[in-house]
Amino acid sequence: KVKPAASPAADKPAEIAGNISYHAQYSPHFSPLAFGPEEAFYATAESVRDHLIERWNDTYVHFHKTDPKQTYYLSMEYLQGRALTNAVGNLGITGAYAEAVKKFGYELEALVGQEKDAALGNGGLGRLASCFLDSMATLNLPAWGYGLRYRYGLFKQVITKEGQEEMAEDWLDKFSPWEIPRHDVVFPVRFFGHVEILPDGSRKWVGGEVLKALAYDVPIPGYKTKNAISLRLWEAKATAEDFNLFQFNDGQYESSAQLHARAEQICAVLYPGDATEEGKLLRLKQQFFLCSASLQDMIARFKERKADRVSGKWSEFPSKVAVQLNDTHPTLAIPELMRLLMDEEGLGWDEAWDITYRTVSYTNHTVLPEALEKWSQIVMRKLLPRHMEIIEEIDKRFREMVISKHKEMEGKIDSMKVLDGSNPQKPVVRMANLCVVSSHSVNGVAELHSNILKQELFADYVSIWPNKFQNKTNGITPRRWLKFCNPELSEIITKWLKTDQWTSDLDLLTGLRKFADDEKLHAEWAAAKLACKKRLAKHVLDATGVTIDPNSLFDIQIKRIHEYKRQLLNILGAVYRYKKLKEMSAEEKQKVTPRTVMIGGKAFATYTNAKRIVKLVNDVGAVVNNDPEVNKCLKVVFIPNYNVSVAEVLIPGSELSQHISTAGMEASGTSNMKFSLNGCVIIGTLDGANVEIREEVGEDNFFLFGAKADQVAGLRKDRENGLFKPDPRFEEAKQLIRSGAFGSYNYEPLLDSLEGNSGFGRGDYFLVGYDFPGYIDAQDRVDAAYKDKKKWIKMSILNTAGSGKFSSDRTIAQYAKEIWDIKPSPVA
Ligand code: DL6
Repeated sequence: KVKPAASPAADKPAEIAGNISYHAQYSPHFSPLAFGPEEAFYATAESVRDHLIERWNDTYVHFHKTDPKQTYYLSMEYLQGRALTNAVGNLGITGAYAEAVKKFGYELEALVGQEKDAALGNGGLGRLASCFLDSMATLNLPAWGYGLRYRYGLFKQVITKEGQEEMAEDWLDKFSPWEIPRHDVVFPVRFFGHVEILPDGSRKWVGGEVLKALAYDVPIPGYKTKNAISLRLWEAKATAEDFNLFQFNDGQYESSAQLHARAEQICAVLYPGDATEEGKLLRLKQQFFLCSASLQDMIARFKERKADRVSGKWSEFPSKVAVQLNDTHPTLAIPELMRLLMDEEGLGWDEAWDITYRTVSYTNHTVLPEALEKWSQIVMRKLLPRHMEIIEEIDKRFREMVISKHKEMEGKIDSMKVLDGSNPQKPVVRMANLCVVSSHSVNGVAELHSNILKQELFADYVSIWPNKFQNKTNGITPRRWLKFCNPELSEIITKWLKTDQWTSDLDLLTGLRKFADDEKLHAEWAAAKLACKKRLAKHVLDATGVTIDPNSLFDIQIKRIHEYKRQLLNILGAVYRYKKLKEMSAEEKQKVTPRTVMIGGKAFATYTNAKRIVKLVNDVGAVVNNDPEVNKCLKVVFIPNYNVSVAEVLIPGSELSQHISTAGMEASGTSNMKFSLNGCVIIGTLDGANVEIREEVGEDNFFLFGAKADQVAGLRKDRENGLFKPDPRFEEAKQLIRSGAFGSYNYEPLLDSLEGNSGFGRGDYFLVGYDFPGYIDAQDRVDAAYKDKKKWIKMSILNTAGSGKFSSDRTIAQYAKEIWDIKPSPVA
């Protein structure tokens, strides 16, 4: 009803500068006397937000009027990183804002650095969700993200003499200029309580404690479109009624606000430690909180969009709503949707089940047994008694269906059923099984991974539902991961392709192939890489104090630290290289390809071996980098506090990147795609999306080594039977660490995990020893190839040229067509 004021004209820097001044003055968060870089960043961000809000409002109204089918992406994690560069870039107003802030004496890039990363995720899974949002908006899809507004995101990693230490990451220390608190969007979420049977036989969940979910919306702008969608993050709140004024006035401060304290715990941190029962309960509460608030919101919107839906029309629900579960973390959406439809809306089981099944689809992101969620039935029954009843009924009906319709599968029921009571002391709900049984679509995230799901993890279900299983190879947004983070290379690509359309049609990059031998392009390409390497060298110096040589080969491995990702293989390789250098004469060293090995990543706080790996990398670096005999030929740097904005500096400057997981264990990987897109050559195993990257860029442009996925089980057996003979080079590297060459820390438990014959974590479960010789040989091939500059640059160009498939626009278009059945709906 209120005529909206217009945001500043996007092409008039003077008007924009006026709007920034306006925000500095009238959206006050700071003293009016100060306008330093921080104040300037917030005022600029608020000004950009005006543009976002305009589009975001228009998009909401447009979807409301046109009532298309809409996808809701449910994810416990989003790794958004910084937003300013992306927002002005997607809105096409970078130049105007750069000019406007100059009027205050600032460079836009300097202000960008003031922003804190929104790190509401751990790694690949969360960053994938953020890339997906960018593509959904860009493709004009009616789609939204739902998540939690964690007070503290992924911890800040500090490296001390002891190794990694974790500190709370205070991304909301001041405030986030990108979020809009929605005091009009609030839903009740219940925990505990009991189930009552009403006179008509229906069931109702009552009692317990009820918190409020308050929405915060983060507008997500599409690239070159008027559409801006929403990432809705929920925060838990208690109300004034839950505050006991009498107790407070009586001095009982803690007990007067108990529910407020419990509400705060829900969104306090991403991934609370779950070693204790309290930790497990809190994590389950988080998951349910996300699911319940989001589903209530979807149902409210479904009703709001057409007046006659208030009283039903439930059969229309799956043709208006698609819910995508990002891994098993939001599985409780299944029993919660069933409960809402049956207990709140009065539907019968069959109708509610049909709607739920047609609405929900599930993406699996891991085959690691320890990462497949299982929740205690005892905890679930206590926290969510009605949901436990519903899960029991789903399980019972599934078993009955198998017996009546798939008799041949009866012998497999024990591993397929949802409830596992094989340990009567600890009966569990298997969340992945619940997802498979209750979703109309299940997908893996790379060809190899999806095949493993079909042939191994979910093989038994395939004979029941042959068409349920799909592949959707992951992707990354080319805007953040090339156009904005690597302007040098982007300009060259646009110049040679004579169009910048590749930013939204990444397959156009194949057009670079015909210039792969062009010397002019080579010169420009090499200059762009060198500029990025210099920027990266500055970051390393600032973050670690170590000087690295931009003329050395920049070799990078950045990802969460995990034994299956095998940072240990990398550092053992570096130790071996160091040993060989120490044995070389000065003349021999002249011929060596100088190399800077960079490793970055966070280890989960309670994952001891991962933390030992971080310590080892730092200890090796301290010795190698200070050894004048070798440090012209080799440096080893641990990059502290790896996050999205650090990746944006590292990836453009990379020349070789390591994706060296034990085959079959990395579902996809997505940093491999970012590196390759930025003209970096991969050394890697045939694992996850590496397989497809190698196909696309050509096998000559990928350094392959290692066991294949279908050999891994046999190789583990061989070890158990004492048939594995370690390569002497592997023994030499371990021996050098044992000798104390890198300090007196006790690395015995870490090295032990590479030895012996059996057991998880012992007996070299991840086959580091088996793959070590192949890895060293592949590294020798890298050294030789790097010496031939022409050959290397050609490989680099062909990596970029072959990256078109890995755009998240392609991935999301496939989800939209093949799973969600939603169509683009652009704002006019
Ligand atoms: O699909 C996104 C991302 C994949 O690229 C990684 O390969 C995979 O490890 C990750 N999965 C998870 C789930 N939990 N675990 N482990 O983070 O998903």
